[in-house]
Amino acid sequence: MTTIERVILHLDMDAFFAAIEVRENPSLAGKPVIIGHPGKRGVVATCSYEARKFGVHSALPSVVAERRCPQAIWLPGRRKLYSTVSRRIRAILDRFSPTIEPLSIDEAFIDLSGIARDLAGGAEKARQMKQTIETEERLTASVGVAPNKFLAKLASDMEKPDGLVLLPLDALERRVWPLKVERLWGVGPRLAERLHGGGIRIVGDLLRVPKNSLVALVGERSAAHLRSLARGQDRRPVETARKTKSISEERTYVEDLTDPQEIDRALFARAEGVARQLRREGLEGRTVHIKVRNPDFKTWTRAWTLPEATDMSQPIVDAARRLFAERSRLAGGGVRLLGVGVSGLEPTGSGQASLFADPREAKVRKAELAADEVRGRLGRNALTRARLIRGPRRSEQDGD
Ligand code: TTP
Ligand code: MG
Repeated sequence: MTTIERVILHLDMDAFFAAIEVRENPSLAGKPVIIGHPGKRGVVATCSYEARKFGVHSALPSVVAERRCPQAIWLPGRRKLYSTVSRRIRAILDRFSPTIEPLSIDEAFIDLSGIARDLAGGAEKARQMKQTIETEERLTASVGVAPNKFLAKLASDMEKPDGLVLLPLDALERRVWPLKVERLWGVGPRLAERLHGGGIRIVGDLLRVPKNSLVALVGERSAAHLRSLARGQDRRPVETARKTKSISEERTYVEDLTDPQEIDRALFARAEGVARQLRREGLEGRTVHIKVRNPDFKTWTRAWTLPEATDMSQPIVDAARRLFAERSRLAGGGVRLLGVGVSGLEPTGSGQASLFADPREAKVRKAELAADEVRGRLGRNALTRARLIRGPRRSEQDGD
């Protein structure tokens, strides 16, 4: 039996936010451009390739970036603009295949199996895709073409920016085996450390060491997973509707929040935002999380599982408050970053519990849904509960 080789593309835009800013203001072309806020508390969101030459990269503390590249031009970033561009690029991809799995604001898998006859045909489509994006959006993308997602994603990164890399199985030894094990899907810092302990640093090492010693090092399941990746095998399908695992919202505060009332308002606002997003996506969740970073940079998280899944603000707010109160009694201090999230998601109404058992709850639900609708029509800030407007508000900035 012959299995038909799949043709999978992974497309990732180059220096996405920075490239959009350069496009919008051509006088920035060729210059080191950093998206982020300079100063003690900032981090780099991304930067142009000119800035990367100086050792600047995503997630680098701004103070370090300023030292490495003093002449850089800093821009605060315009998320709405970037999302709009992201949607337009998605629309271009839609012309090439019905099977697209977006991974983030600037990357997606595209399944061309049955559309392109082989990998070379896939590469031709990739070239057209890049050309269309360049013509219509004046932006460059890097694309990897391979028989599966794992290899396609590695390939898109190999010749950035403006890259197009075809990575068939017979190129594994030359192009994949020399890569660090950290590049493998599922290898985080802890697993990497264990592998290093066993003398395994590059992908090729996974097949070089005897199977038994790999099993002894990382266990049967990880060993099998890692070895099949090293052989370039990955059967995951391109999933058009990826299951969302959790929904969360967080903010970093320019000035620490110290007033308990203010902290409470922030908790409330984040919880409401999360509930709204759940409703927008037709999901409800059972486990409420909070994430808090104190002024000393210590970050802690707490979770609480509700008796039943919800997409309403109140139970999420209550849980978030309780979680915060429990820990803050022990820790005290102000708040630099505050996040609320919900996981354990399922489509609305799929739970066992009857949603509208309590008539009061049905009423609250109706009110929240009506509010969503007004917001949808008038914009996000059209409706805000009274408690959010009370008191002076500190400036907030988007968390990453
Ligand atoms: P990336 O694709 O990781 O980065 P990039 O597109 O800027 O650069 P590259 O050419 O290496 O792909 O992320 C896409 C965008 O997401 C990026 O432009 C900015 C944003 N982003 C953040 O806001 N914070 C982060 O920590 C990262 C990694 C990205
Ligand atoms: Mg990118």
